[in-house]
Amino acid sequence: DNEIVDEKIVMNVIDTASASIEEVQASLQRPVQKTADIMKLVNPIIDSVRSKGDSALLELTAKFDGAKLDSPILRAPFDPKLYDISQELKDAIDISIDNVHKFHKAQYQEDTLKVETKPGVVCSRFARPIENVGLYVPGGTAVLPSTAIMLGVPAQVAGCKNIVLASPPRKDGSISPEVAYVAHKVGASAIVLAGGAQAVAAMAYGTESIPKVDKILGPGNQFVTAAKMYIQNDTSALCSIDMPAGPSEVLVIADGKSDPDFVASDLLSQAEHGIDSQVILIGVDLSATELKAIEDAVHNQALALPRVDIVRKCIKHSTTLLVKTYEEALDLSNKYAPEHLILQIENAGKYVDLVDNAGSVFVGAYSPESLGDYSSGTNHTLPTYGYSRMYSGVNTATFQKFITSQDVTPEGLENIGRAVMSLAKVEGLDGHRNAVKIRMEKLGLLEKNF
Ligand code: HSO
Ligand code: ZN
Repeated sequence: DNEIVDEKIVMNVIDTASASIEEVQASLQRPVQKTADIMKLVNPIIDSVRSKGDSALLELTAKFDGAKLDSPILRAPFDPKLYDISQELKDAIDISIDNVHKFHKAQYQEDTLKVETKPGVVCSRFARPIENVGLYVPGGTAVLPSTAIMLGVPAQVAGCKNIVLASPPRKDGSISPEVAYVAHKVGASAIVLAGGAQAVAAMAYGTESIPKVDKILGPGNQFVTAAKMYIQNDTSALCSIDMPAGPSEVLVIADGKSDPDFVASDLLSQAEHGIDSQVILIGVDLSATELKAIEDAVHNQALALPRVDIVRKCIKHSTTLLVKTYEEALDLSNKYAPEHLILQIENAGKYVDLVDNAGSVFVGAYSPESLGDYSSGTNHTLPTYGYSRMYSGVNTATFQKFITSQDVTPEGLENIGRAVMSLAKVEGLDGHRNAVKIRMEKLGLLEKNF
């Protein structure tokens, strides 16, 4: 009957064999971000937190989160009453922390790099942690202790001295106990009870009670993103950010052998994040029956989800692209540069080599995105909006900076000094030339009139 057909939760289908290039391109287009409009709303928030500090922050928290607080900060050691959660949940969080710790510890780069570029010229590079970091853990439609894990664990592994975690409080002014438990586990020094642009501003500039940080990381809504972009460009904040962010995305490549239930579940786990989530399915050589099996599974599973209303809106603007070959599928995926790429295809591992752009890849039928979102050990803070072309997801190095050094002997000076003097001369920088000349002359290394 018509009503049920109308209601079917189904993605638009584009067959790349018959569609125009423009049509295919349009289906892979991200929604336009209205940055300028958002900035107009965000600027006064930043200004007021910057100039009025805690009092503005508390006012904004009352306005946006409905929470009346006496203080916007909780300092470590946190009262265990703040994270009074079941043992089962503690165990689950502990497993995730453990795996994320293992994978990020393995990424840790020490002072290992040393190269003698010429005899007597030793260049080295060593890492130091970024001292103060602010981790933004969104509130909104879902509580996200997993995000606290994904940001807090690498910060701890890198050795950051002050880990400040910000998250909007609940209406009663409390912090979600799961987030507080993670804060405790990763050794956070404070929890800022604020969200949105106001939390970003408070951490970037500092307030009477909130310490200023050197880098702000974490996902957030458009206001959070706009505030991060703003403070990153304000030299008076002297604060960097992890990466630009847009709505979360998944691109699933499936073939005739994929289990339609698995494929549907992956599409929906992304769709339930928000109505602006980007969900793309690329079907490789699917028959009409195989496509319908996936569509039916999407519809049926969606109806059983508590967040079906969000899913319905998201799926409405989502697309299935039909292609003939795996190579075509990977080529489209690389053009789109998804945050998450799921390869639910035969011999999935074989195709990883063809992946040029993606935040994180999920290989084979038994690697749903959910595992990476929570517990496998990879990070779930990943580049969206096509930025996986040039950005990496959050990793241990995100919390470090790399300092280089050179240690040169007289022999080394002799080996490169003349080249430096010639280059300094051509640049008209005699002072530079002199710094080498004086030394070489004292060492008796320079022939007259060089
Ligand atoms: N898929 C989200 C992360 C997340 N999923 C948190 C569940 N909780 C963005 O990568
Ligand atoms: Zn997720």
